[in-house]
Amino acid sequence: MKHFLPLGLALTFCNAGHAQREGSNSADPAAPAPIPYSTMQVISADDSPAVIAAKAAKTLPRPNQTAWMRMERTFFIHFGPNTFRGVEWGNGQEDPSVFNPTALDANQWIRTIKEAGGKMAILVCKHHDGFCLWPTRYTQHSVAASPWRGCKGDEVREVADAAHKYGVKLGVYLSPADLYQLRTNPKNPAGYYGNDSEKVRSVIPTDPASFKTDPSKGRTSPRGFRSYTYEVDDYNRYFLNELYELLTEYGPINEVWFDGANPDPSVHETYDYADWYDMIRHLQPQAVIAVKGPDVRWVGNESGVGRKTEWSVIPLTAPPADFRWPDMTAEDLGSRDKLTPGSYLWWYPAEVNNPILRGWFWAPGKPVRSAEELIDIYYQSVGRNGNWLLNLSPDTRGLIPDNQLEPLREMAKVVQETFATNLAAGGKLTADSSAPARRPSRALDGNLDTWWEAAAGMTTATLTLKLPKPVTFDVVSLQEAVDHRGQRIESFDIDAWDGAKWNQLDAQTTVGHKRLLRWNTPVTTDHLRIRITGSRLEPTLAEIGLFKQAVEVGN
Ligand code: FUL
Repeated sequence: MKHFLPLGLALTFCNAGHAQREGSNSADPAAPAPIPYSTMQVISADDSPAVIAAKAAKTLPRPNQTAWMRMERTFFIHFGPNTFRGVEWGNGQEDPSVFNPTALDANQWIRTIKEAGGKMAILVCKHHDGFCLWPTRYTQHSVAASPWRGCKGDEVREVADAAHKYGVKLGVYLSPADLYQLRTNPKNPAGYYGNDSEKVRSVIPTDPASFKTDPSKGRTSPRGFRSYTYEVDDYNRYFLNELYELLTEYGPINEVWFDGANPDPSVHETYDYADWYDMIRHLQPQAVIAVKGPDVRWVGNESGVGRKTEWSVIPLTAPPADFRWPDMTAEDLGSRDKLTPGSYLWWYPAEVNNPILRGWFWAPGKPVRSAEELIDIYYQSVGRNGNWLLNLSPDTRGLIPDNQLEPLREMAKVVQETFATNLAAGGKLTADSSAPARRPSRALDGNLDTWWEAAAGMTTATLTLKLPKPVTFDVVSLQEAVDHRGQRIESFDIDAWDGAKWNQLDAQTTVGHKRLLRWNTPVTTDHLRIRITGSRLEPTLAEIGLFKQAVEVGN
C-alpha cells in the first residue's frame, strides 16, 4: 500500500481538463510543442527562461484548492485541557477530569464565526497532549473519561452539528505529536508513540479489541465508507483509526491540519504520511491537507503577515508524492530566480494562521488583538494572496469571552461595510489588448470564472477604468483568473488621473487569488489605470474592485 501515489495526487498529475489550451502551432513542425496546463510541471535542464515562466504560469490549482481559496476567511478553535491549566503545551500526563467546561456552547462558537465572515471552522480535536475531544474507540484518554456531560460528551459532534446548522464548513486538527501516547509517559506505559513496534498489515478501521493482537481484523465501517489496509506500526495505526473516525462520523470535512511541532522530540516516531494522505483522499476528497501536507502551505509566521510577493506556485525539490513539506519561511519562495531545473512546480497557496490572543489557548489575562490589528491582518492575509485562519479561544466555561467577541465583531463590520459596494461597478474598462472572448468587461462582472486576458504574446498591458462620475476610494482589489490560467502577474502599477496628469498611487508585484491595496488618504477620480508591467505569460484579471474603507467605531 505504501508505494502508490495518494489518489488525489495521482489524479492531479494529469493535464487539467478544465483549462483551455493555447492556440495550436501545429502548422509549423519546427515550433516547440505548446506547454499544456497541468497541476504539476517539471523544469528541465534545457528549458529556456521563457519556457520556465510559461510552465510556472500554466501550473494550476487542484479543485479542492480552488474551493478553499474562495473561502478566504476561516477560523481555528483551540480548546482542551490546556485551557483549564493555563498552558500552551500540555505534557500528556493530565488527568482527563481537568477538562470540565461549565457552559460549553458550540452554537455560540460557530455563530460567532459565521457573523465574522468565516466560511470554515477548524477544530483542534487532539492537541499535542493527546487528549481526544471526541469519545474515540482507541484510547480512554478522551472526553469519555471527563466529568463533562457525565462522561457522555463529544465536542467534535457538538461543533459539527452547529457548523451544519449555520452553514459553516468543518476542518479538523489532529496533532501528529502525542505526549499521552509517548512510550516514556509514566501515566501510559503502554503508549504507542515511538514504541518500536513492527509494521504489520492493518485494516482501518481496526477492531478495537484486536488492535494489538490482530490488526488485520477490521470493524464494520459506517454506511457509505469502506475499509483500507496499510502496513503500519502501532502509533500510525492508532492515528489512522482516529483520523478515520473524524472523517467518517461527522459529515463533510474540508480541511485536515497536520502540525509539525513536537514538544518532546527525544522519542522518535516515523509518521506514515503517504498512508494518511491516501486515506484522506479516499474518505474526504474535497478536503485540503494543510501544513504537513500537499495542499496548503503555512505562510511562515504566526503574526498574521503574508508576503507582499506571495507566489502560489512553489518549486519543490522532489516530486510531490515524495516531498516532506518543510516549513517555508524565506522571503522569496517562487520568483523566477527560484524556478531552477529539476524543480517540480506545484500549486501550494499560503495560509496565514494567527491567534486572536497572544497564544492559542485561553488563559486569564492574556492580551487580545484589537479590531484595528485584526483589520490590518485581514489586509495582510486575504489581501496578499493568502487565506486567513484566525484562532478563537473559548475560556473554561466553554464560551468565547466578550473581550474576543468585541474586536472580532468590529473587524467583521468594518470589512463587511468596506466591501459592500464596488465603486468600480458601472464603469467602463478598456485594455490596450485583449484575447478573443476575453473582453475587459469580464473583470467587472462579479464572476471569478470569467476574465480579461491580454492578447496572445503580450506580457504587459494597460487597463483603463472610466467611471461615469468621480468616486472616492482608498482600497483597490485585484484578482487573477488563477483557477483557469494560473498565477502570472509579476509587477503592476496603479495610477489615478487628476484632470491633468496620471499620478502613481502604488507599484506592487504579485496579485494571485486576491490582492488588496489600501491607502491612508482616499483618492477621488473618474479615471484609474492599471499598468501590468511584468507577467509570466499573458496577464489576466478576473475581478477589479474599488472600495472606500468604513470607519471603525473607536476612530
Ligand atoms: C503550533 C502548535 O504547537 C500550537 O500549539 C498551535 O496548535 C499552532 C496552530 O500550531 O505549531
